[in-house]
Amino acid sequence: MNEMSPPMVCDPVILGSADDRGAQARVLGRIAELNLEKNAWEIDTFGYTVLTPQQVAPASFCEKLRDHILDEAARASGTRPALNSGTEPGEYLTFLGRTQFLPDMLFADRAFEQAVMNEKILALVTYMLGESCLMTAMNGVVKGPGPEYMPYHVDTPEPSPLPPYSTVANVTWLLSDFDKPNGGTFFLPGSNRWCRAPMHAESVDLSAAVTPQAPAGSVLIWNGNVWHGAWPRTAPGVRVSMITYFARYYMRDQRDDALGHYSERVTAEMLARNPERFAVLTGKKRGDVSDEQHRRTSLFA
Ligand SMILES: O=C(O)CCC(=O)C(=O)O
Repeated sequence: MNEMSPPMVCDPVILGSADDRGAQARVLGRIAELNLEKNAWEIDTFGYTVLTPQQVAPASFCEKLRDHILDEAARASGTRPALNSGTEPGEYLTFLGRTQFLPDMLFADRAFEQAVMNEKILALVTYMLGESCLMTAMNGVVKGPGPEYMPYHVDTPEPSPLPPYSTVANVTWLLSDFDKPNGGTFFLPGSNRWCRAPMHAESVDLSAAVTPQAPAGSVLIWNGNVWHGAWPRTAPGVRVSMITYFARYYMRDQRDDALGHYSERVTAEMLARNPERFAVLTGKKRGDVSDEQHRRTSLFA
């Protein structure tokens, strides 16, 4: 850059250091306090990271989430999918393979509110999307055996070129073991820096795909710009996960209008039993107008 030229407006360093009423210091301080520097570095470098079960929650908490998701699956289809045997949910063919999606998990049990408020996950999501970000979807996912796979795609819902910083993040709770035979998620490490979605031929070339091998209870977190997809499940039984999406404050939640958006459905009891941040995440509490400029110009506000 020559001395006279102004800095690039989209340079994250410039944006990150905008006047943000202390947001950057709070967000980075929280990452350090919770020993998440390596995870934040992996998100920046590879586009994704895996939190270990020990970092996230006791095994009993994840079993509770999983059981509620299987209960919802049974309610929706009439059959409770068996974890390690059987071929359910065969008739549900979606973009993710033989998969049942359960979109209303936030309202199924208080444990799902606690999952949203998990301190380590929230610290990393805030690092990517700022303190004003929203939770835009929470889907239970039950994936059975079948030949279908999910090609590479990005989650950022914008045309390319994508912004060089995250505008959406995916937090997937692995409620059964994830690996290739189990139909796990794969990534193209570093593709988050390309700021574009794959072209069709690129989306089906899986030769460089990396598949995290992660036990139940882990949480996969990725930046919406990273290229990723999912293997077909070849093992019997089902893969159970919970996908939560988060987005910058100016985006809307992904739920079907017919189901109603979180801000309309979150109850007074849910708000009363959670920290104030829960109201911000569910779109119930909007920031002050006087903070608008700070939110607009800082990566972390
Ligand atoms: O569940 C998976 O393995 C992948 C999900 C995915 O690609 C997505 O939510 O965008």
